[in-house]
Amino acid sequence: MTEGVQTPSAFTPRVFSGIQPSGGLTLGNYLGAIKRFVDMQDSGVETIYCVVDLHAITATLFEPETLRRQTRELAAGYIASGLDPAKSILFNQSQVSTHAQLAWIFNCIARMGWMQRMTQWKDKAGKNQQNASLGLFAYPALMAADILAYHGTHVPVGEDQKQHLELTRDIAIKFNHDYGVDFFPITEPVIEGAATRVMSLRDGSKKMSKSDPSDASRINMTDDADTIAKKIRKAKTDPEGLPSDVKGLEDRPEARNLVNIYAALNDQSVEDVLRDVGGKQFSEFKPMLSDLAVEKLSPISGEMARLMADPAEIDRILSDGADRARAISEPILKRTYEIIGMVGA
Ligand code: AQP
Repeated sequence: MTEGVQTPSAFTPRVFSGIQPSGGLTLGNYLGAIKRFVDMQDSGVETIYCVVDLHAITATLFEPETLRRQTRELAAGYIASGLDPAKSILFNQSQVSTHAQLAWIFNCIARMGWMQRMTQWKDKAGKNQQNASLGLFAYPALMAADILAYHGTHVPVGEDQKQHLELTRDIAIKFNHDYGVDFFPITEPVIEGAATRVMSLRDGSKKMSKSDPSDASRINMTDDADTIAKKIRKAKTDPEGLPSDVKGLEDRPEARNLVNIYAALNDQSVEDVLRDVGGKQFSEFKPMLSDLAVEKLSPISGEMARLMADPAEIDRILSDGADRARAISEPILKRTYEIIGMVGA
């Protein structure tokens, strides 16, 4: 077992996580989520990874063909990064109706006030909340259903999802309390490593995000070597050189971001990286970072392109994963219906 899944629990440990096919994958998704999903699949614990296509339509309605392509591309990104569909269950959310069914129950458990406090809701709805979709508001209840439909006990995510996981815990606690059961586990977020919050290359105070209007703000998993090098060369930095210890990165968000990215890509601690590069100027460090990023990402983007040439094979993998996902989540939904008193459950 990895460190992240050692918390004692009455429930059998099971890892669940997902990513929205709301655009191309970024380096943030890779380092904050996918790379860690892959690490956890050899932890001896069942791992379930989802392409959360129902979530993807909460903020934007895509052209149907675009959503289909993004869904397959994300599945290809998972596999190309090392996720093995024989070891992990890999599927897209909309094929398994238990997610939406359990989300409805959780819409009735969660309180409006809880949802209104979600920073992602406030950020994504912006000033015009009246015009945001009801789905965007209810997003965290669907996310809770994604996890709890499998009695997921551990959820590897980036820092930005911490609040949603606290809400998942609140929903489980309230359900268990209201019905006097110990049915849903109290999920543990697993937020570990040097890159739990990869920041924009243009603004060290903003998260790197697939939906940022500026392409220069992020490294896409499909960027070629020249594009990666150009984006890193242009990444915002400060005039100082690199420090030799972590304390020297305080109040230097852009410098810290580039060092964190280097550490995560190279499976090193930030301390070790600074021991090697402390004293260097960015003009020297940036080419080192570009070379490392290209070395690590090029094989993944090449493999993604190869997989995308055979969409039928991706669909077959997702369909097989959906069958396995249903086999776990349908009995949990049935029992949920029984607990709340639905006739015929
Ligand atoms: N910048 C990031 N650093 C570390 N982890 C990140 N994640 C996303 N961005 C970063 C992690 O990736 C997983 C999937 O995220 P998601 O696609 O479901 O939604 P998101 O967090 O809203 O990601 P994006 O890229 O910002 O998408 P859009 O632009 O559509 O909102 C999560 O584990 C997340 O923590």
